[in-house]
Amino acid sequence: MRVEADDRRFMAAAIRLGRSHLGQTATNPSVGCVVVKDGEIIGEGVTAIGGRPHAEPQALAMAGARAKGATVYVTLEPCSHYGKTPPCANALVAAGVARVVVAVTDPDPRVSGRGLAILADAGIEVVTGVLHTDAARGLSAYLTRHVCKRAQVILKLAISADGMIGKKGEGQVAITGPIARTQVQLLRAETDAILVGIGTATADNPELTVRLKGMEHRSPLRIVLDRRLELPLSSTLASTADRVRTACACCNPTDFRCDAAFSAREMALKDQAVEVIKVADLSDLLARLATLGVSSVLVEGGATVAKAFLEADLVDRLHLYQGAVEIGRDGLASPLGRANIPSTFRHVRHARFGADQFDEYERDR
Ligand code: AOF
Ligand code: ZN
Repeated sequence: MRVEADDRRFMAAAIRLGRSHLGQTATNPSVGCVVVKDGEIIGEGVTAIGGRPHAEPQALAMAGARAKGATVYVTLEPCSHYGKTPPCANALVAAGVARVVVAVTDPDPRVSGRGLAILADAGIEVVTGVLHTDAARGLSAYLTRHVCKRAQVILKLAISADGMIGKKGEGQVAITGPIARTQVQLLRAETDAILVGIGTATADNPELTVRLKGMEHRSPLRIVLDRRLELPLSSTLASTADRVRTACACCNPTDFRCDAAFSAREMALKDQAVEVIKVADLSDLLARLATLGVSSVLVEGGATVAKAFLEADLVDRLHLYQGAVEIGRDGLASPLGRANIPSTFRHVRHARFGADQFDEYERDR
């Protein structure tokens, strides 16, 4: 019993460490690792910014010679391949650790059980599945990219007390307070891409960047769902594309095969450093993004785009903010509210930020 409780406690520490570099290790997952001896953490590591070195060699380096006979907690199965770094499983064997506790096995075909086998073959006790659900949440974008071969979708909706997400003619209105808005900024920093529809891009002229002090460099790829390539060259998104990576995603481009005006707009956007991604549909877009190394996409608006992702059953995580303001008659109705979440979603978190309520849901797959 004691061992189980300690295993959970130290794995929780490894999960917290792993979360600290979320969004900064692409395309590698952000893995956390702690080395424990006599009930004390003697080494810790998290996948470095940029993806390397991996977590384990850093934790082992911190523990030094004391790693011999220690227990190692790692959120993802230690790697077994010679990629850009040597295998972590071999490093654990060389350090003489006695026991390795893993939360999630690695779906990367180069690893996928081989890391665990290297450890077991060397006589190391291996335990898997400890705090699996919690660890998988932190690794969920990486797991979706490998298992479903597409980028993960997080849909964020901020809904007024009367079920609206904006106002006709005005587009975005302030629905939530400063704490909720800061949390969304953090979420942007942890995600590989932010996506909005052309309607939102033209009505709100958004910046879609991370504006938290010291985290501005973490602005993800900005994507506009723009079937006809109508993003104005003068928009904030297009005119800052040389500084923050920006793309127009065009579903079903064959419709425009012989359209000279379309081709001219495509050239003009590309001239301004806006990338153009031509795909068949949303599912194809997410698969294409995965091949470009994008593991997660935050869908931020508007209602049409949210509805399209929901109807295609492509939403993996749902972040719902419910504010106290009322928008009234000219409101743009939300496609979803706390009262009608599809039964395929599981509620995983609730919080209150002043007058705002926050709920997070996961799609059961
Ligand atoms: C670990 N510890 O901290 C991480 C792992 O391109 P490479 O050589 O860095 O390999 C990338 C793969 O390494 C990635 O797909 C996943 O299988 C694993 N990530 N493994 O042992 C870590 N980040
Ligand atoms: Zn590794």
